[in-house]
Amino acid sequence: MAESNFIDYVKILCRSGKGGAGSRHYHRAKYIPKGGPDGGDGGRGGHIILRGNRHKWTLLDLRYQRHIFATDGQSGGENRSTGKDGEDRIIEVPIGTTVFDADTGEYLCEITRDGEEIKLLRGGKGGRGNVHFATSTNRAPRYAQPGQPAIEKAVVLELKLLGDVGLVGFPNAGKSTLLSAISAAKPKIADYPFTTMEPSLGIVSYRNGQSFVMADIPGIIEGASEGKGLGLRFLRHIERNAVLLFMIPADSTDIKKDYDILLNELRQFNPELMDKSRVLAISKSDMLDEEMMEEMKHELPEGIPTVFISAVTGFGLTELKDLLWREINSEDNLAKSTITHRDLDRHHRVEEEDEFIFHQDDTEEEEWFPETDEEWEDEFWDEEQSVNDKDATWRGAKKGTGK
Ligand SMILES: Nc1nc2c(ncn2[C@@H]2O[C@H](COP(=O)(O)OP(=O)(O)OP(=O)(O)O)[C@@H](O)[C@H]2O)c(=O)[nH]1
Ligand SMILES: [Mg+2]
Repeated sequence: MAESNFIDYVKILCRSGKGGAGSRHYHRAKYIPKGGPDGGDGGRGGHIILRGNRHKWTLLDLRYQRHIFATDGQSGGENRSTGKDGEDRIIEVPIGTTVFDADTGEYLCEITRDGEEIKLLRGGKGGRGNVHFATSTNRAPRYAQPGQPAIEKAVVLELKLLGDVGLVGFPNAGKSTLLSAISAAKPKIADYPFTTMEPSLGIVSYRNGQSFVMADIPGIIEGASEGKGLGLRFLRHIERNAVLLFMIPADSTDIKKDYDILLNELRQFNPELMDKSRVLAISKSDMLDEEMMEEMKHELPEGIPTVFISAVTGFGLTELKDLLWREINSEDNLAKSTITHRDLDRHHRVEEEDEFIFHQDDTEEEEWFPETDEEWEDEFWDEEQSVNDKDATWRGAKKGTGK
């Protein structure tokens, strides 16, 4: 089996940029012997941001780029000049991408709209330059704040396609043929099982310029929950569809039994799938005459709206679309989220007060800074470190609170 380009699971390592160090510079000029401190602030490190992009259908890009690092903020400079901020990294992902903490497995967030941005890792804040620390008793402080460290986090991205209607059926039932008949999608169609190896979406136009999205997934067979055929992993792509369209071909010998098998496999995968609205289509009905169709109507499963269709002749397709539309828009379903295509939001700047999922917690305690150069040496500097060392670490900047 050739390796698929449809990637719906990827683990990546992200790192925000660390903040630049504040500068400890002193003003130097002719005839001004004691110029005083003029070290500027360090720039902030770059953020890691996820953004939904409706033109993306897979996480394939990320498979080849698993390390996503923003750049560090630059150190502050003389004459109060502020260091440059690090560059943010924006990860474009398909709509329906769910993010988990790779270490704990904890669910973090999901992208459901085009242009939606989720701020994952905040870049470290830049340290303040020595110009901020001059006091009446210490006019020439030798200290400046180091920048906050970077944050590193491994996350798992999982894609669950967002459609309104998900197709469920055995291989060869005619699922892809239906999608190609009622949408512009061009899935591969053939008279052998497992023609469809990866999910695809099609936009089905309805009356008055309205539309809904239908997801075609590989066929499932009895025992799929135990790994038979292509297994059930593709079912995750219909987990969030509002309506499930079951498809059983007209030449089935026992429609009720086939329906129960499909239902059972779904239940094995995720019992919550049982709560979704269901519609049944008897496909390839062009193989039936009036009489056979009437007869079959008595052998249908109960409690599920059923239509006879033929994707080849177009028979029953309008009736099917009407039925699906009604189900999608039923009060029950409107409460759940269905896909909406929105224009790309303007790329907005990150504001200082924006919430990030991961950030250095600097709000809990008042920041504390050493009063004297000796305290400063104790807190921040290792002996070998030089005065303007950019790599000074942020150790214990808060631990002296209350001194
Ligand atoms: N007579 C008739 N044949 C159909 C109809 N729809 C599909 N077929 C045929 O059934 C076969 C399977 O169709 P597909 O659309 O590939 O079936 P599928 O459900 O997508 O199959 P997998 O992708 O393998 O799961 C093809 O040979 C189609 O031409 C129909 O309405 N009438
Ligand atoms: Mg198919």
